[in-house]
Amino acid sequence: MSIDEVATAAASGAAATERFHSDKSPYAAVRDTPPERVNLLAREILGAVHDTIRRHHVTYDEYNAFKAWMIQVGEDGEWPLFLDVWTEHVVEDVNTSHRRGNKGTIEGPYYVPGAPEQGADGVIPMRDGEHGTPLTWEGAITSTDGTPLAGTIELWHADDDGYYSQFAPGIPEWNLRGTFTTGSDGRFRIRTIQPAPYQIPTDGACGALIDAAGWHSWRPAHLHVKVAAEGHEQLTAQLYFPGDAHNDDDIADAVKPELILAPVTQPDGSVHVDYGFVLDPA
Ligand code: MBD
Ligand code: FE
Repeated sequence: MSIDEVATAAASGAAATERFHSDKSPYAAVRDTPPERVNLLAREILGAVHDTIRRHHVTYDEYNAFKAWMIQVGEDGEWPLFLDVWTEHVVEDVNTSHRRGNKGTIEGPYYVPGAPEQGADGVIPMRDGEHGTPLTWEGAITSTDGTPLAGTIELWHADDDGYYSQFAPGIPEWNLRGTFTTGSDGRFRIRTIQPAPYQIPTDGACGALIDAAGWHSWRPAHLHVKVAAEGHEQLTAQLYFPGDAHNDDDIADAVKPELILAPVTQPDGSVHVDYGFVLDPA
């Protein structure tokens, strides 16, 4: 393996930062935010920082270490990782609590739009001999009143080593990323492999925080989805596997009981899951 084929925090962080910049125009959606709102949020966030400093008598050495660490998060491109791991779950919670349909969870830093179309019954793009337990997943997209919906499921997940295509070197561009489009019966059947648990890069600024605080760096194995259908709220979710050691202590706090699959192992060793999506009318 040459040096540029090694997965590093800085390389995956740079890719995630670049992806975020290229797909979203984060400021556009809030361009008309009144100063009162910005003032309120900025003052409260800074106030929480000030309170912590006073309550725990933060020293100048600690302040300077914090400053150096913040600079390092940026240099490693790890702001998307940092924010999605330690903040996004609360944003997701307050913005989806009205839903009567499927529970969702955070998007995370590794979504890429435009994954290849595989139809309603298809195999996700994968390498010849892709490692991992084969997984067949069947279900349907429906509305909260039970009506089947023609829609799309974008699915992306890590491979059997815990790496995502486009964020780790040496993996084909769209590996384990696919778009599945259902007909008017809403039904889909997807074939893929079971992903491995995911470890936050340990060699970057986020890894340094985890290390210094005595935390662990793991997320349970998960499948990411975005589910969309005309006239309905888009659902962003992740599905998990029962018995994973980190379902109860996900570093990103993104596991919900409704998102844990009930896989059934088949005689040939492959795994079958039934799981459908109920979307809220927009
Ligand atoms: C992931 O794969 C992920 O899903 C999240 C939320 C954060 C880091 C890596
Ligand atoms: Fe993930």
